[in-house]
Amino acid sequence: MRQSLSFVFAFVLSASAGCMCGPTSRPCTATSECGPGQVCIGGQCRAGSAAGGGSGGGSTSTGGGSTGTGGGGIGTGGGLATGGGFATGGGDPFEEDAGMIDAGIPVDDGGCGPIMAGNPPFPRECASGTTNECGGAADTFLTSRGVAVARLNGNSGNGYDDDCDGLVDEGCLCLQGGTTKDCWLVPGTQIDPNTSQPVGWCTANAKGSVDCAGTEITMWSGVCRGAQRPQVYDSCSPGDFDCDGLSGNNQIAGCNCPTAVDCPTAPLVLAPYPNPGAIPRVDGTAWIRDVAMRGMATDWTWTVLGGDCDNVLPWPTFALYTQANSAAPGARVGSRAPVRFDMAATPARYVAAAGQPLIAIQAARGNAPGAGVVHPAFGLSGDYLVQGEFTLNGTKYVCTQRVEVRAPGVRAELCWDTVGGNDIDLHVARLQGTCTTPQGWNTTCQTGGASGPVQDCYYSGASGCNDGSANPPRWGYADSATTACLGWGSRRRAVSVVGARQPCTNPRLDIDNVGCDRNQQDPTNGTFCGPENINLDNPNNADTFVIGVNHYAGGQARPHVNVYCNGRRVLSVGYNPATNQQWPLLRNAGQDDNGDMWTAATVKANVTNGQLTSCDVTPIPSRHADPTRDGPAAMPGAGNGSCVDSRMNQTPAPNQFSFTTRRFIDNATTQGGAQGAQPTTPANWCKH
Ligand SMILES: [Ca+2]
Ligand SMILES: [Ca+2]
Ligand SMILES: [Ca+2]
Ligand SMILES: [Ca+2]
Repeated sequence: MRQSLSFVFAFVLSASAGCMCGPTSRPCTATSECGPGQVCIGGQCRAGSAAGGGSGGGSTSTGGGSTGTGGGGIGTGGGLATGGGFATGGGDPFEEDAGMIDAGIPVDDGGCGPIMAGNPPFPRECASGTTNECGGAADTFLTSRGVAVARLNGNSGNGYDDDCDGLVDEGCLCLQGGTTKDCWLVPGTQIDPNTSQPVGWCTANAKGSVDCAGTEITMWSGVCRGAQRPQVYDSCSPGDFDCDGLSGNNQIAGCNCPTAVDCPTAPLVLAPYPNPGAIPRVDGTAWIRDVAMRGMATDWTWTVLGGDCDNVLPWPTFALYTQANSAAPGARVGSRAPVRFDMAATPARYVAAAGQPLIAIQAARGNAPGAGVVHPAFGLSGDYLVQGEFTLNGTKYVCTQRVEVRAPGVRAELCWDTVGGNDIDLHVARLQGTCTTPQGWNTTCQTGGASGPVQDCYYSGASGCNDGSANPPRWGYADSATTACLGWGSRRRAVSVVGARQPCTNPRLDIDNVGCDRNQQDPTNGTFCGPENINLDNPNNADTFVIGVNHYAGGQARPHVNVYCNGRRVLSVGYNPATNQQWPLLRNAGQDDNGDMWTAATVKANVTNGQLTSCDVTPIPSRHADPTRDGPAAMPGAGNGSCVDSRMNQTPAPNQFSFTTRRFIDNATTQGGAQGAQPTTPANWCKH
């Protein structure tokens, strides 16, 4: 029986996929359309034989190894060695496969059977399992497979999951805790040397971002957020789902297996805050190729994963609905579920598992009317995965739709573990403009008198960032359209609503979370425990900002801050259950002037032709770590990657982590620079 196929959602076949363009190739959809001794692989007729089929095998080997370098491998592997034509025609990229060993067996089938159907240019080969991809063994393996030095792990990793365990660059060092880099859930053996990226479906779908974790010794956390793994066996539908450079080459079912399901291959790109009456849909029934069969799928289950704060907050910030109108009674379905990716499941997929740090909303819809369609609603930009599983004709299928929620500009996001029991505040201050010394948080720097613009954007009406402020921020940026601020899940209010005075200003705070109901599951409810977000949609080139978190009132908190640049996560710093990062700790509340203050990072906007193209993020280290708030340091008296200044800690040096004012520099002796000036290096932001 044909093995069921698991597809995790997909993207267009990369133009960089292995060259299928031999002089004898021609387009096809089935082998019956090809000539003698040819099979249809990846939409092209190529020399070879059908999986397991002996017929025609020998004939296709004529001329096979005659011109192929490395032809020693040709002819091995028994019947699977047919289709030696791949090694002909000098320069054929597939010839390098000859003699390759997988599990001790030569991998030169040449045709469409196991082990590597179609002799793909980027066969999946994984290093032995390791907890340290920078330990040397992984690179030794990659080198033995011809991976160039430039794509080895070295000490800091290569961005790839070389041992195929679902973690990228685990054990590899990184410089600044909280910074992120691109990552892919594929091994270095499957990387196109020309692009340094994987091919096929994996180019977009296996891509995520991994964060540099830790405050003492910083290492890549391994968690490649937003990325999906390649499919174990390729789909027989268009798209190279196992990312080996060939489309439609399934080593179980061969190159011409029947296809019942076409998983999505392109990300669904959405904007935050959809119309509450028109939530976009994901139609899983459309994945079933035969229209007549679409109503026959059963046992539907939907699982949606989000971002870091969805793991920190009591309930995820997104929701699933059975219909486009999110306000309809009973439309919201699903519940919070810890999940893990189960490689052993058939098909491999995310499954519920108690105690896991990854949090999803899962809705088992079974055979309910419309169970194959779901309307996921997202209020915050970032990367999301919508996994749909179902049974069709006795076979279980899984497809995953990647959803990219994108909004322009810079967004800082704050969440914390004890939300609901305290008031923690997000601050974003600008480091350019008309402000002169003294510079600092809150209203330290306010130009034009007591009602003038403030350097800091935070909850206070004086800063203008709150929608109830009497005045806008007046930082010089134009307002955005109200659609950028209002819709499903938005926390700002329309100007027409009582108490709201400011439209969609830049910058803006969506809401000041001063308390909430930790049992409230509905993100649209006013008591929902959501993050605090500060957006700036239209920065100018080289505009730079500093992000801080203040403990205003209530019990202690472990905060997490993300920064998104055009919707992509470029900073992930602080408490993170998914990476077991426990710091920093905000311990003492003290309202605006005296609360523990975490200075998290600076962000610089790079703008070309009016478009934000990238952001430079720099986390703020401490010079002398407070073991209670910053976490431990490698050496007593040394600093680490986190900086929480506390006025409550007046112990004499070396246990002195105090500040006296909210000026950026108020301890010139320690920080350098002048009192009230703006720090010029990352370390100089920290007051201890
Ligand atoms: Ca790995
Ligand atoms: Ca690696
Ligand atoms: Ca493939
Ligand atoms: Ca707050």
